[in-house]
Amino acid sequence: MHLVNGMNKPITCDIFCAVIDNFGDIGVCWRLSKQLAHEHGMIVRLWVDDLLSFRRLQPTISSDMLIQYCFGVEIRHWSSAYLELPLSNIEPAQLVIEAFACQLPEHYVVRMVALERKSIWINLEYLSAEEWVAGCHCLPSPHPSLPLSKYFFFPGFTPQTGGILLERDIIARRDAFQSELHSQAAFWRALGVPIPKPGELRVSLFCYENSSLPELFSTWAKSNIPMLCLVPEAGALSQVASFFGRELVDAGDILQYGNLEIRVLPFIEQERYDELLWICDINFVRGEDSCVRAQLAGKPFVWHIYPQQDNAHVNKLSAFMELYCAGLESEVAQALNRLWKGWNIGINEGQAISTNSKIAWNEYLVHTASLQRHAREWSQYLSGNSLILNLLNFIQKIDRMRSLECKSDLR
Ligand code: TRH
Repeated sequence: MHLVNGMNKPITCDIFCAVIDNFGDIGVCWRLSKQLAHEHGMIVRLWVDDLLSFRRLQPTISSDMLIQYCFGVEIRHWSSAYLELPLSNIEPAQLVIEAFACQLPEHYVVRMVALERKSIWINLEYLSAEEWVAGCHCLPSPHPSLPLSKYFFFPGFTPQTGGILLERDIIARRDAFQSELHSQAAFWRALGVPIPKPGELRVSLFCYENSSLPELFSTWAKSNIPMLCLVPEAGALSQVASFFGRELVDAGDILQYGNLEIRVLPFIEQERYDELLWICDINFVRGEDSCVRAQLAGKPFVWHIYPQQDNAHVNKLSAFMELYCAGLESEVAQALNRLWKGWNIGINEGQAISTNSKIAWNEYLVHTASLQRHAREWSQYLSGNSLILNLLNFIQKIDRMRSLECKSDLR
């Protein structure tokens, strides 16, 4: 592999992650860190300000250590103590990734400029299918006072964008798991969940509070297909509890209503969450990272997009649906649109939510075979657009550009 420093040494990389809320910020940064370290031999330091959220994804993380190591990645608690320190003994890495515009400490930026060979500074943005993304991907943003630019790197679904985070062997591992009944049985055993009964439909459910949820549960309860809904201990649990007239539900709880059984699972380690998505018939996912993983699972999925105050998420959702549905027969695309819109926006065309949920769900189910086929093809398409490979190509390009500038300065 080409080395940025031109010497026979691995590239160093600092990734900065501020957890705004939920698990997506650290979920993405952790995935990125592991891949850069494992698949590309980089020396990775991950700075994260919320070790408690991190620990949910990766239970071996200690929540009170300033420095620790996990899977070959150095993890630093980006605490207020570090923010206030001049970081005088911290040598910035050659590649610096600021996740989701989290704002690097200014003194760290000053040191990046002071290096003999300036760091390459990337701002990794949120994922979006909107068209404008292609035009902004890789654009530089000069620092207002220092001679250094940061570059916007936009994940996305088309070749004009940065692609998505995917491990080199993800599709092969998924296919092996999906064809190995013993691995699947072991997975269910470890969770204490019985193997599927014939004719049963198994869904995983990870969503935000959702006004359509009670009606969807009622629809499932009255359906003639036995439904098992697996809810990891995160998000929407209070809605699950109140649907069953309870104050709380906990991991291990089994709740039954009509033909619907709900099982509350513990929050699953990130590495194993993929397996849940690979094994269920339909996955309800949310935010960014679980949504991408559901796409890579090659299974039909229903996305609850992260709601934004200015309703920016509505355009984001439409842009993705348009792209995702491009290869689908029109009635299948319509069924997907109706269910996803109802799930994200609630009341649809003035009808009661209940009528919508029921109709939308039943229509969706009719097309499961087409949706399944399409999901598989889509995952194949996505697997050719690796964010890490695109990022490495991009930093090599910047490095070459800088070398040329340097040579012409010397002339
Ligand atoms: O937790 P999220 O709602 O995160 C969101 C989004 O990233 C959103 O874009 C961002 O702006 C906001 O946070 C601040 O959903 P997301 O992105 O799917 O992240 C969840 C992570 O948790 C993902 O890495 C998968 C992981 N996960 C597990 O590891 N085990 C589990 O049991 C579950 C349910 C999730």
